[in-house]
Amino acid sequence: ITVENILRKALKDNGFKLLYQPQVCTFTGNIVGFEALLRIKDENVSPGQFIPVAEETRMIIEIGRWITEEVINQINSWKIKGLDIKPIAINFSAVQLDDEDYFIFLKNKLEENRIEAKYIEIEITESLFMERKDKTIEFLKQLRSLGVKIALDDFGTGYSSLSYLTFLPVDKLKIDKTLSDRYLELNNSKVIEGVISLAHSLDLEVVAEGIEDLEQYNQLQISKCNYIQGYLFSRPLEVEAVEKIYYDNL
Ligand code: G
Ligand code: G
Ligand code: MN
Ligand code: NA
Repeated sequence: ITVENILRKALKDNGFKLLYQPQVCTFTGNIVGFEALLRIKDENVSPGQFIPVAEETRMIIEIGRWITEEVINQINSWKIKGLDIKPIAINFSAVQLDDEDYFIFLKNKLEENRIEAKYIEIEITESLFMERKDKTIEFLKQLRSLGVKIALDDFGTGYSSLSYLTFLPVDKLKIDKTLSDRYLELNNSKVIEGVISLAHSLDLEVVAEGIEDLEQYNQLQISKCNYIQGYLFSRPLEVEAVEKIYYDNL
C-alpha cells in the first residue's frame, strides 16, 4: 500500500484529523493561539512523509479545503460552548495557490459559521512566492483585507529571506526550529536577536518554533521574541486536551 493510496482512503473515509499545538506569549506564559497540524488516523505515516506526496499528487488542494472547514467547524463548536477561543493557524502549501476559489471558499465558510476572520491565520513559506510572486502577493492581500493574519513559516531555512520581508504582506514571522536550535548550540544568539529586532522594526510579530528547553526560552525572552511554540510548553494536542485547557481557564 502506497502513501498515495493511504491519502485517497483518508479523504474518502474521513481518515484525517488535526492536532493543535499551543503558541504561548513569551512574557505572560498565556496561550495566544494554536497551530493546526494534520495527521492520518490509525496510520503510522508522518506528515513529513505524506505532505510531500499530497503536494505531488495535488491532493493537498482537496485536503487543504478539508483542513480549513475542519478548523472553522472546530472554532464554531468551541464558540457555541461559550469558550474564550483563540486564533488557529493553518499551513498553506504552494500548490494550493492553484485552488483559484480557495479565498471564496474560506470567506463563505467563515460567514456560514459567523466566525470572525481574526480567528484564522494562514502560514505560508518562501516557496510560495519564489515562483509566483505576483499571484502570491495578490492572494495575501485578499486574505488580509478580510482580516486573516499571515505568518511566514520556516523562516531561516531558505535563502534570501530578509529581502522578502520588505515587500511581503505578512503579520508574523515564525523562526524555524533549525535556527532556534543554533541559538544555543553555537552560542550564536546575535543572528536571532537581529532577526527579531528587524522583524519588529517592520511591524512584524515573531514566533520561535521548536523550543524544547528553558535556556532557549530565557534567551528568547531577553531578545523580546513575542511568542514561543514547542515541546517545552506543549506538544500538538488532541481536541479533547485543548478543550480541557479552555475549560480550566474559564
Ligand atoms: O506536524 P509536524 O507535525 O510533524 O509536521 C511536519 C511538516 O508537515 C511540517 O513542515 C508542517 O508544516 C507540515 N504540515 C503539518 N500539518 C500540515 C497541514 O495541515 N498542511 C500542510 N500544508 N502542511 C502541514
Ligand atoms: O513546518 P512547520 O513549522 O509548520 O512544522 C511544525 C513542525 O514542528 C511540526 O512537525 C511539529 O510537530 C514540530 N514541532 C513543534 N514543536 C516542536 C519541538 O519542540 N520539537 C520538535 N522536534 N518538533 C516540534
Ligand atoms: Mn507551520
Ligand atoms: Na516552521
